[in-house]
Amino acid sequence: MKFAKPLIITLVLSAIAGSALADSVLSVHAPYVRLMPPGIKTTGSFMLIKNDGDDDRRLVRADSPAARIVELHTHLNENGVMKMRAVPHIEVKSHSQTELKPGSFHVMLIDLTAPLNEGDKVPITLEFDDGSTIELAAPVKKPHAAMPMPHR
Ligand SMILES: [Cu+2]
Repeated sequence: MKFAKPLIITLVLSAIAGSALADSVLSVHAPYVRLMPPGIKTTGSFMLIKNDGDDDRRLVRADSPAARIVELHTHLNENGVMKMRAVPHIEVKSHSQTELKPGSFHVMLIDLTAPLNEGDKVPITLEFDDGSTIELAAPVKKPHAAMPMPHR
């Protein structure tokens, strides 16, 4: 058939365009990494993840060259004590958003490879359950003045 080949190319191109669109329904807003006192080699990254797509998505992995170990965490209230726990994924429902914030979900940066300074941009890669990824440069920010500082 004479028209078979162009038709196949068109189908392949629209499939590629379709998958590119599928990736862009996820977006990250206002990411930051919490500045910790000197000598503390662990910190958290926080952000708002939006899902404008029709499918629920899960953040399944985070990675960063700034830390030797990167984990997805949440805070749980266990008998009145707030504890951090690693979680296998963080859900971002269809047409909804999930806020990673202090006291809740966060990306844990464990064993920083170098000290972080205020204003540094920390590269972070987020990977979702559909295989899509988002690259971030999260600025290092001082914790909110209202936030209690850790006791020494
Ligand atoms: Cu944590």
